[in-house]
Amino acid sequence: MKRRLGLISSSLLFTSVLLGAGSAVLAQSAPEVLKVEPPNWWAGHSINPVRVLIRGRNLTGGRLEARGDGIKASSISVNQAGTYAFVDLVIDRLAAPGPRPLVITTSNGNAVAQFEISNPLPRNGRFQGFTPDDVMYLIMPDRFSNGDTSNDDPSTSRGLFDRAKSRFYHGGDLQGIMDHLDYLKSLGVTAIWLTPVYANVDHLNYREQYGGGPITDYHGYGAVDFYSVDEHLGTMSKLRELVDRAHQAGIKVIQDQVANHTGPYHSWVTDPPTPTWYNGTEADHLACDWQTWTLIDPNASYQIQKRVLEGWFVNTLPDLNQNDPETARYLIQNTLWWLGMMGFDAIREDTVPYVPRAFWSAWTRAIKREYPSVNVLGEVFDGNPALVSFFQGGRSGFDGIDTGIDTLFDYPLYFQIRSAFAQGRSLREVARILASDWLYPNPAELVTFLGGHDVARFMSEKGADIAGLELAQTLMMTARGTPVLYYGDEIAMTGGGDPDNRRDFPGGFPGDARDAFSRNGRNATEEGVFEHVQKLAGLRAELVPLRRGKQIDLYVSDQQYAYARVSGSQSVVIVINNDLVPAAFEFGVGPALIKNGATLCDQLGIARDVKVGGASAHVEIPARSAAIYIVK
Ligand SMILES: [Ca+2]
Ligand SMILES: [Ca+2]
Ligand SMILES: [Ca+2]
Repeated sequence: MKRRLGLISSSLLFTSVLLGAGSAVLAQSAPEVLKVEPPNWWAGHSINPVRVLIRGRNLTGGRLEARGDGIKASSISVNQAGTYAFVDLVIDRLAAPGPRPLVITTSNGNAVAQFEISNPLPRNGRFQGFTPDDVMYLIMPDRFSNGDTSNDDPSTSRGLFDRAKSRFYHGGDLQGIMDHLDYLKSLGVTAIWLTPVYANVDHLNYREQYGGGPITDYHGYGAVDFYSVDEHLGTMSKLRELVDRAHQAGIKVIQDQVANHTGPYHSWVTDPPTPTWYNGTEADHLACDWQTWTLIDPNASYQIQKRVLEGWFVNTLPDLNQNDPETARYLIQNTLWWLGMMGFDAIREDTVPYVPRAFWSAWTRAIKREYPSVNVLGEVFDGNPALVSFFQGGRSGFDGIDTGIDTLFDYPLYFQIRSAFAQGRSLREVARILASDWLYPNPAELVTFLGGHDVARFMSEKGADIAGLELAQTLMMTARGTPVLYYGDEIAMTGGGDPDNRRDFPGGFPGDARDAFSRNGRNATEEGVFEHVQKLAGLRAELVPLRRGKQIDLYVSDQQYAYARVSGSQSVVIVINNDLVPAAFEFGVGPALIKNGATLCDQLGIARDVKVGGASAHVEIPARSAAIYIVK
């Protein structure tokens, strides 16, 4: 602590010396504007004034005037280096859309920052939020489909494209996703989540090296510009087109956002807008120690938690300091800007535990104030329901904070799905993890999954086979929550840990030997899995209880699990046999409100009809199979 304070004061000294030396030079130099963030805003917005960050040169002593009707600038503050100006713009409710140049004047001249009042997007059919009625699908745009080869190796960022290298750009883009909305629709997908589309660095990333070589930030999680789309993926207008086309097709779009860190090459790293914009500096920062459990420890002091909250991810990703009010405000406005520009329906938020909970609370309140239906899906990558549930909104934690985060990925269930259906371990553990549902303010809205871009593919798990994959999919699509499918799992794609789990979708790229987006391009195994997922999505759409029903456990043993989903007077009974041999067993169906004499009919066509007698169902399920019964 002492050492750190010493370093801070010496760096301040260094800054003021520099300023002193620089001011003689600056005295002759006119101001310059390099970037305006946000570059536009809306009249009648819940955030008013909007705080604009202008990056430039020679801004010291600058005054600012906003030109045009219905806008007024106030509270300008310039950093010591004269490289950033913060200014509040008050926008009149009735201000007409159009340009509003911001003129910065110093004793050496003036410069114009382009700013605009924009027309808001019509709300109908946008900003919808997702619910358990949806089936989500995760796409890593670079790896799904290349719909525009002209952006494969863009002139501004040459040399990052190489399909033979697993950590280079492969050419997939927004156009490629647009070209396959029909495919997604035919599978039964109603919402897509894209990994981040922010501009990432235009050269090789030497800060992260694997096998002795630099990589690229094709994955999108290393933003160097929070106000633009990476040129490999497309443009702002292409993204708008994709969102609009998806909406027309009845598919919602969920944006992946990152508020914890920037990429290592963000210009802020060498020239931060405020001295406390980041937690520490490139030369002097803490490394994240991943001890997220300390966050739910009521006995922990801040010094125990500090490395989690302030440490730099993998020691290379500059950690944004949300306790700096300017940083917090920048991030909140950026979120609202993307929503307003694109009409996204929801946000998937990265690395939730590593950011102070008080920030999430303010951030979610700002989102809901403007877009009440937009919801937030948080990533808390942990198998412990006590930790994950601590971050779900709807109640205050022991720290007095309600994060307001609507839903979280059900990582605890994910680990047990893998354990039971890939590794063949006890299915009882799946039921046991669902027994922790009481910890969540709203377990019915958790997001369930069996794979994603941060873990090895299901099919590459030791012991995995197609039967296990299909059982996992059956559970995910019939148990409580909103399911998210990982691209390619519907055709049983394989792949080990990152980046092998992000292989190109076959048929998405020029010269591919086959096109697995079409039936003719899928082999029999792939087609079988595809049809299974399609069938499950269809049943989910058709049967309200599978989406909205209360989850009621009916039978749990080592390798068998039966549960009902009950909604009003409608019941669906799901019976899973994870064993290598057929199973015959009996359980009461009274808790599922099913009466004597009823006939249960399996919608997957695996098991025979069951006549309910003595308030019980006697079921016979083949080895490694499942049945989804409805009352005939
Ligand atoms: Ca491309
Ligand atoms: Ca780039
Ligand atoms: Ca952090």
